[in-house]
Amino acid sequence: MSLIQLNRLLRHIEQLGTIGQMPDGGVSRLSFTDAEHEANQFVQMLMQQAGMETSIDPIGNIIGTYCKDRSISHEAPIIMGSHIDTVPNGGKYDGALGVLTAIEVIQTFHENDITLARPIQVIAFKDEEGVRFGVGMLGSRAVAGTLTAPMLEAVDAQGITVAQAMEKQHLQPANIHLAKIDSIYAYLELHIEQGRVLETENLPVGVVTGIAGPLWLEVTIHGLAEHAGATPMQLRQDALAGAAEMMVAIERIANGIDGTVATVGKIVVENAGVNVIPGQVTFTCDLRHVIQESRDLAEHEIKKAICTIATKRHLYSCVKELQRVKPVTTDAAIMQTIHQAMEKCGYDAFYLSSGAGHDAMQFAHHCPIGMIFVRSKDGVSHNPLEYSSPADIKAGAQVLFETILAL
Ligand code: HGY
Ligand code: MN
Ligand code: MN
Repeated sequence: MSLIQLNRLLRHIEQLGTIGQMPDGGVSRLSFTDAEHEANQFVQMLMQQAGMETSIDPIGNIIGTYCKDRSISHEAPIIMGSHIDTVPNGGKYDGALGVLTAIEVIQTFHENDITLARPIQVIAFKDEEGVRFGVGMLGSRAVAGTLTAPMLEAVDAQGITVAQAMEKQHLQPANIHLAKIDSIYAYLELHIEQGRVLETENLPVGVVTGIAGPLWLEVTIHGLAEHAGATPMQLRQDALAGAAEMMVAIERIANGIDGTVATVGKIVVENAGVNVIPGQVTFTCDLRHVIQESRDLAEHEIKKAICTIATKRHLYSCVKELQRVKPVTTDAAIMQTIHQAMEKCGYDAFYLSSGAGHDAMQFAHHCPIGMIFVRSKDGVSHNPLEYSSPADIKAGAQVLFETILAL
């Protein structure tokens, strides 16, 4: 019999999902916005109801600490984390499920007077998605100590820097270094799979073996804006036609290196006009692989293709790195603990890697990390149709509960 209050957890998911809700049911809670601030306040209240002391660190992470027995308060904590910021018009489970399930697990400890051998912290990390400023996992980087000063100077589409967005929310960029937690016993994250593997295997939960590393590039192509009617085809320096050829090359290269994924998710045409040959185009490229060498090969081929196409078309190309995160593997002992927790709860332990990036990556070189995946219906995510069933959510919560107890 599980002590987890599933209905309470489902209610919290629905409530959080209404903050930043869009007309078609999607959720938009970009970092350092009012919607995200409202979500932070809601989550902080839930942490307090669950018996945790809460704090907000210099970058704005919401931290709940559960430590009933003060005599162990000096022990290195176990951290359960994830994020509550979203992509534009995303789903209500990405990140949120991990934070809310972790709070439910603590509330279950609290209500059943279960004392633990060490403090447990639940952290809702700031800006995991990175869609606003082009660099993600800002909150987990600050706690893991991997945040660098240039990242605070990253700008959004309006030219606002991370530091300025922080100050607007009365946070302190100058004190970022104080957010680091030096000794962490283990880091655990429950997250939706966002892919189709568990659905294909018809399993509710999975043990994550490793996480693909995202490399984000921003490619700017300079051509020459000219009259669409008066300029012969062979005399054009069309930045958008060049970018289009590059995008097809990126897709071909990714298809040619097994296990590689590459995505052009954003494109901007400067001074666009129906009768103007595009003079300047900027597009992004999200390149991932679980193996560093394979991603390096794909990166090399993509940069070579961009250069070749630009030269052929008398264009000038500039490739800027937005973020580079190494692929990571999870801790073998924690995987084993999750495996045993799954079997104790009556679920098959299935192992799979993560194509999506997660806050857990920032802790991989700082402490042992583990991740539990919950099935995504049809593998859909970053989409209002994102969904995990109550039965699968219950499975994830039970496994997280048992894993923490075992750790
Ligand atoms: O991009 C990712 O993998 C994650 O959704 N931030
Ligand atoms: Mn996520
Ligand atoms: Mn996401």
